[in-house]
Amino acid sequence: MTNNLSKKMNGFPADFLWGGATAANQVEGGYDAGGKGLTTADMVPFVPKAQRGLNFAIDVNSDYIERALKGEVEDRYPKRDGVDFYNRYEEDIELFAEMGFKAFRLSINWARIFPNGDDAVPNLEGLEFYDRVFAALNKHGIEPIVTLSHYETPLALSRKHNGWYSRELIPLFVKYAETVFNRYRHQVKYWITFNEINMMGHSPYTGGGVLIDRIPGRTKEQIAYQALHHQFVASALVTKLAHEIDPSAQVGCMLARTQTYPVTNNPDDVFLAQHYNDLNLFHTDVHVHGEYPSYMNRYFAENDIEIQKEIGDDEILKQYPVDYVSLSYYMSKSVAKNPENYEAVSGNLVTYAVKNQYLDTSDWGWQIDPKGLRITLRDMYNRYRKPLFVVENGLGAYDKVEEDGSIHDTYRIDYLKKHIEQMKEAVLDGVDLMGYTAWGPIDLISMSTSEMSKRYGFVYVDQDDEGNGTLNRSKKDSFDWYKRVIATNGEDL
Ligand code: BGP
Repeated sequence: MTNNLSKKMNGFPADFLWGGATAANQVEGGYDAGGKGLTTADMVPFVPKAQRGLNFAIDVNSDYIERALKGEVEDRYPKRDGVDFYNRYEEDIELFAEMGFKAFRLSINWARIFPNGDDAVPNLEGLEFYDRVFAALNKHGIEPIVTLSHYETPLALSRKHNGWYSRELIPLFVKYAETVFNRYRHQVKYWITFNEINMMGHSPYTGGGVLIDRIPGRTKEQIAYQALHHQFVASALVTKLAHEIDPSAQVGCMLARTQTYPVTNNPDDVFLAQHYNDLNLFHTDVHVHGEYPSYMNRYFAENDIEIQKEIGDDEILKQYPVDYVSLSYYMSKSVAKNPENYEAVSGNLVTYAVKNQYLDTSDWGWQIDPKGLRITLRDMYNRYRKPLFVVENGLGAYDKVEEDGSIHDTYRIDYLKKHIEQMKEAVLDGVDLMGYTAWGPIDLISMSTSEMSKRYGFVYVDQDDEGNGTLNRSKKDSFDWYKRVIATNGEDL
């Protein structure tokens, strides 16, 4: 009988799910094709870099939406066209298969299935599009990892109910989930309910189609925690449903994990870092432990946050926790009791942070911290004792196309190599890690800035920030590198 402790793991498990991750609103395009309705993402205009502040959050307001719908604004909406995955999915999936993907994370666009969010019957053309995508993945033996909501709230639900601020969205979301669970139960085993559910606190419009200008007298935070509660209940209800429809289904939650450090060992800074880590991990605490953690009671009281719950909500949260915990990890952040003494930085969902003198930054100022990934995986695994899944990690960067068409993205290989090394260390530290789907395996539209020039892909797409280009795909140096990583199960980095 082998002693498990002595069974030396040389790295990733044999069934590790290597792949890439996308979001419908950032790759598909076809914003009005096949009967699809508008989503909140379709109303986010391109904002030139010079006009963005340090803590840029794409928040349109209700007045802008109504004017835009009347054609009274002259903006461009890059997410409406994406990179035309809607028509080119077969070619793209073949490229993913060529890299040896075991898994591919995508989101189903809710408004393809229910164009108005509350349609009596689902839109067959929308369902048939994902039939074709799943068939293409299946042909290549690639496991779909499907996000139900990745910043794609049907615009009609935002205009009618003010998005997830209304409890009305819970039954509508359950009906949408039931429709896709039933249709794709034989194609999809891994589901994720809400992408980066903590986006709600950063941008209620992006996270849940909530327009805070329609709720005078309440702070963004008060509004966000109420809308979040509705998403927590909806997530638990669809977890229950998934297990009823397919007992082998695995349902995960998803957090934009921002590992937070104190800028010094001054206990004031250390305490502040603990506070920010709690505010971030609060979301996965609710999804996994099925209850609001006690440390939030004081925070809610001190910030005048009162969440309206209904009878039965607490029981639903408790009874239907997630099966696994997925996360995005791009960077870490540092906080200081006296931030005025330090240089301010920003990043993915980071609106308040100070520079970490030990870390390099990306072209967009995100603090690159591979060791932070090992730290956070150990921390989260010990906190939850559930399998973890890194479903987003990657480097947004400017890429240069050489005369001969080659793209030497050594900086991207370096970033990914270092993060994969740290993931392997975490696995050797005992973390149960299901897989790794690098963000943006193909260049796509940036979530936060709607830029095309912020490239993440192993596959280059010929399109610029203004939407000009042939949309032709080509391989960067990182394409063959990642192919080797997967072929050697993370050994040849
Ligand atoms: C996360 C989103 C992804 C992706 C990523 C990179 O917040 O889940 O949709 O976009 O961030 O961010 P960006 O595209 O702004 O560089």
